[in-house]
Amino acid sequence: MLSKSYLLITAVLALIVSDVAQAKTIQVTIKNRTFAPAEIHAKVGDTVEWVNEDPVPHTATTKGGWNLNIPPKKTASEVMKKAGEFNYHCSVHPSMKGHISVAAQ
Ligand SMILES: [Cu+2]
Repeated sequence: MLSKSYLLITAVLALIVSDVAQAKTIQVTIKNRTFAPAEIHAKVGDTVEWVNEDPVPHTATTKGGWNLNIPPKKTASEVMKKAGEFNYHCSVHPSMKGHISVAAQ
């Protein structure tokens, strides 16, 4: 009896832990001065990682939010802490635009 409820508790805890551990890393590739995909969906706690494949530096910049420098052939990442709709752009090339839709957990 004791071992049965112990197993149940262990199973429930494992489910909870695996749910929390589901925070993902979502990659956005920068190539030819374009964010790809330009539109992504994330959840609070997920990490967005930008991979700059261009030979020139870019940024991922939001108004009043994060401002990441992404050197040539490097990556930069940011954990999504707030739910909402976030437009971002590259401050070096203002025509480069992306959007992240962040859902609450
Ligand atoms: Cu740029």
